Amino acid sequence: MALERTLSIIKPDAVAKNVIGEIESRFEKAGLRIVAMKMLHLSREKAEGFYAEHKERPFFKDLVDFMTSGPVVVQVLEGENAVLANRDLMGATNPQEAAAGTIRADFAQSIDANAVHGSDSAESAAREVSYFFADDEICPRG
Ligand code: RTP
Ligand code: MG
Repeated sequence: MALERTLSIIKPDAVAKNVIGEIESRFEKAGLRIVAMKMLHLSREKAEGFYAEHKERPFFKDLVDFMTSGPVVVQVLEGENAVLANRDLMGATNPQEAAAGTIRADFAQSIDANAVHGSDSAESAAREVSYFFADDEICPRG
């Protein structure tokens, strides 16, 4: 299996909880490498564009409200099967259903404030990585 990349976001609830380091540490311990990262406060426009696939969903406004409520940390993770490996570390979307020991089970409060985002496929990952990072902002293992 070739190296893969995925986009991860530490959402405003986890940033407010001061667990950025603990979450990054889980990625690293699982063998994923952080090859790009930035902290930023999303504008509504940027958040709406990112979640455009959910535009017609009833939770869209709440999702955008939440994602713009405070700063986030956005990173590109690189590793074997990175998309799936990150989804496994995150746990289910609803923290109530997330397996013990996953990021969402340990740090998330609700389906809205669910601590992290991770790309759901290689195709989404390619789109989401380029939504936040220029090629020269990504520093793969040399
Ligand atoms: P994410 O995109 O954040 O990694 O999460 P996901 O794939 O597990 O969930 P997705 O279906 O893509 O939904 C994106 C985010 O929208 C919020 N959501 N709320 N109230 C609801 O029924 C509901 N469903 C989804 C969640 O915050 C989810 O992470
Ligand atoms: Mg998703």
